Amino acid sequence: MLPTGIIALYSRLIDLERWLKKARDALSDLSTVIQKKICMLGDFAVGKTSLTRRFVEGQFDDRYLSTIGVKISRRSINLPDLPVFNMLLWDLAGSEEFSGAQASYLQGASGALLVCDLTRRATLASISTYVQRLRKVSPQVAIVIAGNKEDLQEHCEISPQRLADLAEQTGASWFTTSAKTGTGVEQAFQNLAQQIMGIPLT
Ligand code: G3D
Ligand code: MG
Repeated sequence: MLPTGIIALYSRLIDLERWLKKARDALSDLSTVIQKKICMLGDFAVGKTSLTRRFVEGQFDDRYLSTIGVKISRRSINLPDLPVFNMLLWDLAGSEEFSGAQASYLQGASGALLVCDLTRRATLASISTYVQRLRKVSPQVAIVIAGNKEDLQEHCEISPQRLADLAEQTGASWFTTSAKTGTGVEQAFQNLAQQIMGIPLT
């Protein structure tokens, strides 16, 4: 028969070992998952929600109706030599959309996808306003400009040169995208992730 003192000590040691295992697991989760907030910004109907859906679900739904409020969608991507990278995409909709550049929406963003509609010239002009508000709240935020609806070539009102000029002034990358066909969508978000993590762009 072991003395009760030793049995009690032994059971305390087992508890301690369990607690240490939990702490180790929690720490390893922290070191293997990185989560970053990304804001979708741009005028009404440029395709923010469609791009988010395309990237998160890999599909485009012509029947999709605008959501109300903020929707946060998550997509994990692989980056070279890095743990799991989760992009949390914040997408505003409906009447809220017009106040989308408010500080509370932009707060804590590591990156932003600024979307214009290639078939509507005015949507490019708005991007500069979004950039200013964004940089005021998060000066170091990574930015990608997406000229969306590139599948509607025949109605295009914005040249690639104009996108390139704006991107250069802004210190951003730019892509032409189509939420409908998927063109450029992975590349645009991948570039944003790389900028956020300071991985050289190829
Ligand atoms: P928003 O979230 O910026 O307001 P949505 O924009 O994603 O709701 O898209 C607005 C409209 O543009 C939708 O059409 C959507 O189907 C369409 N759209 C979005 N991206 C593309 C694209 O790349 N190509 C084409 N051809 N259309 C696109 P509806 O008719 O549902 O309003
Ligand atoms: Mg929307």
